[in-house]
Amino acid sequence: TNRPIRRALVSVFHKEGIEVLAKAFIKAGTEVVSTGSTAKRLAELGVKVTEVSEVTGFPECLDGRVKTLDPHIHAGILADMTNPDHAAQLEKFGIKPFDLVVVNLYPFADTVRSGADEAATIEKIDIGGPSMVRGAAKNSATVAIITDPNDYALVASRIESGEGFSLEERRWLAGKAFAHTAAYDATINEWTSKHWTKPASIQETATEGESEVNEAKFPATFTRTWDRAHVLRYGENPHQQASLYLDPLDQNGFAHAEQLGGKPMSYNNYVDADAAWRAVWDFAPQIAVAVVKHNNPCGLAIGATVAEAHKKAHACDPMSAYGGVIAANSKVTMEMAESVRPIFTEVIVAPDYDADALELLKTKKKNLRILKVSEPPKTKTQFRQIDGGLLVQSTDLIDAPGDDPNAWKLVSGEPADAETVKDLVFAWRAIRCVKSNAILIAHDQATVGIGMGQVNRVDSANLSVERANTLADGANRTKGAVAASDAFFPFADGAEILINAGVKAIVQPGGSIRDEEVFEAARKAGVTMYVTGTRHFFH
Ligand code: 93A
Repeated sequence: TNRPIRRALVSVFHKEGIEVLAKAFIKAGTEVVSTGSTAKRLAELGVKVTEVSEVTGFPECLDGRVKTLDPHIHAGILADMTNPDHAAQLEKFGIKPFDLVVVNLYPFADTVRSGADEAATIEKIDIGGPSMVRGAAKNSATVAIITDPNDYALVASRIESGEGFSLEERRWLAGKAFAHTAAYDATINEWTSKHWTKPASIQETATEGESEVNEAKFPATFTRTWDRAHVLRYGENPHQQASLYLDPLDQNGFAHAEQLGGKPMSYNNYVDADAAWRAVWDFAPQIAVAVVKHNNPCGLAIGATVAEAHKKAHACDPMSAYGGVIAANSKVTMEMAESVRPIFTEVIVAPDYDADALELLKTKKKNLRILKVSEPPKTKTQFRQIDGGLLVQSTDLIDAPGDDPNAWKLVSGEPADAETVKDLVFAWRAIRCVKSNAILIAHDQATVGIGMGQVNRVDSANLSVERANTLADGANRTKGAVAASDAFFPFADGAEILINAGVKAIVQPGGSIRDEEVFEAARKAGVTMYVTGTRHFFH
């Protein structure tokens, strides 16, 4: 099944690496047909090339939009030379078949990332290239298709040796080529879905009972490309394999963090640091620091300075902070670096670092992974894979109507004073990033006790109180503090645990059929209680 490569079609946007191909073509005497600037480059390298326009008898036109889109080219790509009828037809039309097609496409994603305007972006949608790639891939019976420059050395050696590729090899290359064009189109679609949304002039056809879908977020078919950026050492556990993939249209998100020091990031480091990074931005423009372990905060705080925010966040649970991830939404200063220094920390992530702070962290904490991220999180859609499917939802942000304290309803006690309201607002924001069932106790713009991830609210309430009061060297941190619950209290018992621990105010969504019992428990104790009407589950 091996077919020697006697005639090749080469049309590449990126010319890097084609020297090795040129050498092989010259050595083997391969006949080469090529487009404009690729032909020029190959000729410079000493290859005897035939211009596509010579083969088609038609000049490149429409500013290059039509170069290779011609039967003289495409019949040469698509003729299955194992089929005598195809061979006879080529003979009749005076068209010669290709054995090899080498193409790489206009850089659409790079053009979008460069901030090019719409017209320039559209111009970089390659049409002729994918047509050649798909044609050659379809016709793997007799044609080899190369789209990946990493395969140039391989193809060069097969040209030179005269052995070409076997059918099996051509099919493998064809599969790679289809993956390449599929990803290319998916990227174009990702761009169009952001920029060319459904106009009002086209009626929505949502069937009754179905809520209207946001077509950009929830298209009828999900096509997205992710480019593999790093193969990670392992996944969540050492026996699991893992890789990091990047969005080709985004160059600034957390996944693109610049690493300024420390060991390579692990799978769990990415998960935790992303959670911490997202958590601190819920408080912007205030300065906030989060300490995260196992995807849950073990401390969150707002401070007048980043160092103060860190001290307060760390103080919530100094024991759990060991081996944690620290995120700040503000530049890390020397003062903060000094306090991080003695704490064993896996990752630190921030928008920037003062030079002396960075120097200290780099030299004194050699294993600490130091990440700099240029943009706040902006992920508006979340994916979760289930067996045989994918769940997609808009991201939970602090932007629901009930997140505005002006919309809260007082259901028990006196209206809170300004300081208490500030703490309640803080607690409500902080609870968004705690795994359900979540109960969070806060004081002075810092968490002091967090109960997370329990399967009932009573356990979470007990945990939050216990952590507040046992991790603080005998101090009572619940008395006079405030509490938040991510979802309603189904019974009064969970709220009573907080009330008995001495909290002065509670914020919760409300909505339980036993709301009145819950409110009554607060009223009896003279505890202020607000309901938000908004829930922040996080599973
Ligand atoms: O503008 S196109 O969509 N129309 C075409 O007919 C065509 N033929 C090749 N783009 C086309 N190409 C692309 O040109 C190839 O995919 C390749 O990326 C590029 C190579 O052009 P040049 O050799 O002039 O640099």
